[in-house]
Amino acid sequence: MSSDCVFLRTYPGRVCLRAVFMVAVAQYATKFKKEFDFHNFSQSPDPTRLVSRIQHMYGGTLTASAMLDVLKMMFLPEVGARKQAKKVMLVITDGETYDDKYFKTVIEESEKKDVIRFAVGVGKASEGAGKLQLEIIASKPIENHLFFVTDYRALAGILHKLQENIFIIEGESSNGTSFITELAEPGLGLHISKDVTLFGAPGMYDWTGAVLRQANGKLVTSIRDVKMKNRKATYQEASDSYIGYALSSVHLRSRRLIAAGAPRFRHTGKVMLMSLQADTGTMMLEQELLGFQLGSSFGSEMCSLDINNDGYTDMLLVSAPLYCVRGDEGRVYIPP
Ligand SMILES: [Ca+2]
Repeated sequence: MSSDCVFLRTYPGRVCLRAVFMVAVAQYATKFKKEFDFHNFSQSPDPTRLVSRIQHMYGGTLTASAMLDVLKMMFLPEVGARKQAKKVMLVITDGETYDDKYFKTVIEESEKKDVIRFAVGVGKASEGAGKLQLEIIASKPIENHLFFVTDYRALAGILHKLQENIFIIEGESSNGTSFITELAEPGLGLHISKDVTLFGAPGMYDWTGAVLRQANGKLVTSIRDVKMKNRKATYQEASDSYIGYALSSVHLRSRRLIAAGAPRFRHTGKVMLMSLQADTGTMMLEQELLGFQLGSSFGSEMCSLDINNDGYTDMLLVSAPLYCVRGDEGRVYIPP
């Protein structure tokens, strides 16, 4: 909620972050006005367009009443709210409210509905009674949920921190600071053959990445469980590798290997070659092909070639699209 339309017209799309988020906006002064709800947003997920029609509302400040109205009217399935979604209320105000007697009810109601409250005080709301009121509004710990700015233009300065603090709420880990599957992007890498379908999920485990196997309609195996025979790098060293950004396979006479590109491994990239036990789904790391140049993104794409058409792979091409000597020429490797 905000009484300043410039902010609304400029930033909801950035606060929104990704399509998995849904946004609704209400404005208030002494009166409350729903500008658009989650249903409107899902029909037209463009916050910039949705807020373009909002007219600045003038008058007094009744923050607690407006928050109650939001809880009663906007976090409802009837207006598009999803039952299982994390709920966040962002209160932006530039004044001291006159209905602080309702704060106790507001806090109780929002706790009951599991609504996490962020508060932003603008200008004089950062001082005196206004500041104390915002400390009541913000969820605990307030240092993560309360912000102050000198004027509406300064809101841009806190946007990144606000975005970050809202975003980590979605983290599956207990401390809310890391991501497991939320940003996995499964399917960015994809390998389909007669007997197995593999999904590369480079965003899993805080962008370490993973390879997922589909079996009986379920995703059952990830790279985190891979058996590391001849292991060259620990799992921790694979942090931010983007494993699964690309997938391919190598058919040898004795067996088949899965090739998983990890283009950000140690900032140079690598390809992991893994055997796959069909019965258990276990992957065994057999070999790694390492990139050479920093930032070259070795492993961004691969192509398995059967030149003489005998059904067995003769060479695996590995791309390093950002490899450069003089410019941005890129390079394709043919590993031995
Ligand atoms: Ca061949």
